[in-house]
Amino acid sequence: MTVSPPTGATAHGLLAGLDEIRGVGRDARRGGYSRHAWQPAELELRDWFVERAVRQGLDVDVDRNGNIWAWWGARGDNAVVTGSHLDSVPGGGAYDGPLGVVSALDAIARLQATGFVPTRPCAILVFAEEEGSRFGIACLGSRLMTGAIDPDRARALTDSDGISLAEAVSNAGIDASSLGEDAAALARIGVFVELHVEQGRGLIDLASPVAVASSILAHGRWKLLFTGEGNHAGATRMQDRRDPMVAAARSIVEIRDAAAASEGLRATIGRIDAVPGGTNVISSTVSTWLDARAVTDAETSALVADITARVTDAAAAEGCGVVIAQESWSGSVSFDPALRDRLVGALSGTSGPSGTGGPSGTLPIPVLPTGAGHDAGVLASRVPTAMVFVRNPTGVSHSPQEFASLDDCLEGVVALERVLRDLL
Ligand code: HGY
Ligand code: MN
Ligand code: MN
Repeated sequence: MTVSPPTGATAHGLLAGLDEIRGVGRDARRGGYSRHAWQPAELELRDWFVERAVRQGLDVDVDRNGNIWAWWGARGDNAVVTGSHLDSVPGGGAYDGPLGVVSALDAIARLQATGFVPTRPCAILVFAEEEGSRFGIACLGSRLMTGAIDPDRARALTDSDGISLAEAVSNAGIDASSLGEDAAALARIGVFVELHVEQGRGLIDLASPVAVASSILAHGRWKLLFTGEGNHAGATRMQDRRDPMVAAARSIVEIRDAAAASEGLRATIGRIDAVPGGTNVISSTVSTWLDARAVTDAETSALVADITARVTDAAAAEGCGVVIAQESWSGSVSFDPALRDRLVGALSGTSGPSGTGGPSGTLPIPVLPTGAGHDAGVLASRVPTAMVFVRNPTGVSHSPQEFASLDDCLEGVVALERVLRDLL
């Protein structure tokens, strides 16, 4: 089944935006893309988005937290807002974030091209530092907007070079003293709908290229600092060592075992930093960062408690210590049921995007949970939000292998267009 052909302004090539940015922020060492908040590649994408939006007749401004707004028509409260983010994880894929931003531009372009006249304000919103790859806290732009993080704490966050968020945003022309809860911006958002590439296997086995989100796992980040005794790799007998690297290694396996113990738990150590980091040196400290997730807040807390006990024992067995500090927390999210069902209605039946569920779109649109956090999840505590997922046939994300076919991406744009048409 093919998507209804692009009309009007987008006839030049729907999703051309993905091609326009394909070369920005490529990571030769890791593969994929490294586009981190307020650094050259992401700044280049921000400039690209502003230029693209202005070219499309949208009116752009940047809010106090560095999130970019592109208005279709007059600004106003209770707007229908769509968008996503442009930053990436280290070595990330091409679709996580940008697909939602490009699809928002194209869905609005298709509405513009048909002469559709919205009955309420409409904007695209591009959030800052969604991945937390530079300053360690995910969804920083939406957390600041909703007051979910203390602005002084946020300003003091530093990257691996010791540059603070305050310095980074100041260098980008944003007044760091203004970072913080933004009631005016929240009042602008009547509903927020984020289109995003599906980041697991949820849509691979289903007959639909798109789905609507139901919920997001609870998740958080913890820093584990293992302490031991730095020493000489050659002059120190094995029985005389207190090696935090070994304590960390034993702990990493314990963390995997804790999460593997029951269905639905997730725990990952994806980052490690040994000090001093010499080949012929026994480390004095080793820092690792835990990403733990589960369906409910309570299950996530119980998982972290189990992990805490296990790693404390593992460290002690090596004569080492471990300090565990929580760095961020996102409670589980159930998206607004009325908005979720409204999206399903707009996308199901004969009005559904062509190519989904048979000749007349008769199969129901899947409603899927996700294990990935999103700005739509952070905003959900303050305004009705929803998500549209686009099938990722690899089931892989946060990796150069992340993929979505052009046909499925086009279905996503048509789906988002239908959702916006229904809401506007
Ligand atoms: O970590 C997440 O789940 C999201 O990609 N920031
Ligand atoms: Mn991501
Ligand atoms: Mn994302």
